[in-house]
Amino acid sequence: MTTEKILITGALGQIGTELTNRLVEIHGAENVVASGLDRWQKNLTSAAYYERMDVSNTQLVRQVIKDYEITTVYHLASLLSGTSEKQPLFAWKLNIEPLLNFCEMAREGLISKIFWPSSIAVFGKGIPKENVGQDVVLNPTTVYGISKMAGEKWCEYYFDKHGVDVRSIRYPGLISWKTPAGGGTTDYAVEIFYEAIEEKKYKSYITENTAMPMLYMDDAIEATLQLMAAPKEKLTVHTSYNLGGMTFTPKELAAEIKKEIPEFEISYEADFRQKIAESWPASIDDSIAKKDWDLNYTFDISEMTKDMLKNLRIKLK
Ligand code: AKB
Repeated sequence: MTTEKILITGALGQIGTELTNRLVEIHGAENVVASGLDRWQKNLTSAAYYERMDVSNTQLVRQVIKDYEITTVYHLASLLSGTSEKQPLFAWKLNIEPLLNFCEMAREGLISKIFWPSSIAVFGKGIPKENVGQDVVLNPTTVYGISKMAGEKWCEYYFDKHGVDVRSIRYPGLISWKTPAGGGTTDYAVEIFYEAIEEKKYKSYITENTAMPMLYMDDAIEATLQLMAAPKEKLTVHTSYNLGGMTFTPKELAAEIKKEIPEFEISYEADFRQKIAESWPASIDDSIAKKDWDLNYTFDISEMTKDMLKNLRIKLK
């Protein structure tokens, strides 16, 4: 039997809905508390409990941790790159302060383990584009990237100074069909599938040859669970682990979709997110995660495309 009691923040978001349901499968609904800013949508999460709360309300969050005797927190609530550029100060506050609150609770012994997502947005300008390693100098140029870089350093600080068990992954763009993404730069790779099915065409705000690292949600969830299950002493990275997944451009993705929907057409009109994309790596070296906790992937671009179209066709009927 599990001894873990889990709280998930951002549980109704793109990662949150799928991670919550996997955690319920593993630990049982009674041991999982979902939380978010919105009203509970029971059809989205199978957790037994839901707390409607603002994760920035530190006292309320602390009370929830105590009431449910939470041991492990998956703190997913965050503002993504596109939205963060529009609300920089709010993005900084939301992306950093609740993380510090959880780290403080772990330092005090109220909780024992934290998962916190970082992003490929930490890399930024002047860093080689291909196969970017774990330990390159970080130079983010976006508010989101700056907040993720600072968050990573806080995670490492709490581990070094106080032994806090906080684990993190630098997610690439995440592609999924269950819950739409919102406010990211890599979201074109999700939107394109909806429009391919419904309109047979898509106007991409990222130019045709801009490559970015991407990961199918199934692989992202399994990687997250693998990292959280790994023995603490095997982990050598206490900022955030690189995760590469696959790399493709809008043009390459459109070609994959065309194999399944021959009449599909893509056009391009770059917006402010193009500049963000250009400051990010095209591909990532994740050999340290592979070595430390046996990271592996199931989906490549072609398997992912087939699975997205199959599931979205059913969902959009
Ligand atoms: C975004 O585009 O903002 C996110 C990310 C790469 O962290 N998907």
